[in-house]
Amino acid sequence: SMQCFPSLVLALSSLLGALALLQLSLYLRVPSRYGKHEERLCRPRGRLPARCAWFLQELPSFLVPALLLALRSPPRLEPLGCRLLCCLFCWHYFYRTFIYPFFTRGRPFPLQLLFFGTLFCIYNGFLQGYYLIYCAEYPNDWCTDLRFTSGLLLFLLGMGINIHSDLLLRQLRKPGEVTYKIPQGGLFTYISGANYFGEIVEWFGFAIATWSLPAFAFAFFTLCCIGPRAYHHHRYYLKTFTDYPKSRKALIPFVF
Ligand code: NDX
Repeated sequence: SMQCFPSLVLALSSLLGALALLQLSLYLRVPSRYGKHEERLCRPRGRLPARCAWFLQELPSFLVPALLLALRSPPRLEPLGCRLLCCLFCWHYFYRTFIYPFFTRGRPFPLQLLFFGTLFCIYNGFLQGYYLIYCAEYPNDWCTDLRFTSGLLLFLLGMGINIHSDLLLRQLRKPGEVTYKIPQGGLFTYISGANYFGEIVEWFGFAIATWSLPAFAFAFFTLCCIGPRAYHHHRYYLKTFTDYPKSRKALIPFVF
């Protein structure tokens, strides 16, 4: 049966960090090509409806850790923190897999990115789940540790912001519409990337709550992946809408 190999965790986390830097260098200048940044003329075919694409792509991030948690033998009953934290991760991806895709009004998603996105979700789902279920050691009172409680609070706050902001984006369109409008309300009052800001806060909260290398690597990856995307969204809006609110920033309220 499976056991903890610390060197495997170190290797996979380092690779995740390296992928984050690769993304940063790739996507600082040009955005990743989906949604409003897709070059429409290049690939007329090779897309999947947003609903299927997001479902398929995010599913492994729910399934892999959920299975690791359910199938671990012998079952790991202590410490409680491990299972709680693994459930937190699965909870986010339950939302992202089974709820978000069914309400999205996004345009079709490129197959090529879907492929890499799926690979990424398998990789990260395995790393986070394997670490929490087979490797993590927490004292039995971890649930009252300041890192756990403050991290959990940030996680919940970030998740709330992310879900609320994605809801506001969705309401900009009627079913079947594919046009872009100026997002209004919530944190969009201050930043163009309100949903991304929420997601980033969420994963840094998770990293603090787990106090682990894999989770910090994933939070850093998230920052490098959707941070630049928030900046490109912001530039797109400024270019497209002459009446775009002047005081709005890209990712961090009042700052950047
Ligand atoms: N999926 C994370 N890298 C990604 C998919 C793409 O969950 O090759 C990372 C995730 C993947 C990426 C994933 C991993 C890395 C990949 C990348 C592609 C290339 C890259 C594979 C897995 C890669 C290397 C080199 C390392 C191998 O039509 P539309 O779609 O634009 O409509 C949008 C709509 N909308 C508007 N509607 C009306 N008016 C407006 N002004 C509108 N603005 C937007 O709202 C969408 O339907 C919806 C949301 O759009 P948008 O663009 O704001 O968000 P989106 O980027 O689609 O993300 C959706 C949610 C969001 O909550 C975000 O926080 C979360 O997913 N997310 C997204 C990406 C990654 C991630 C979280 C994470 O890292 N944690």
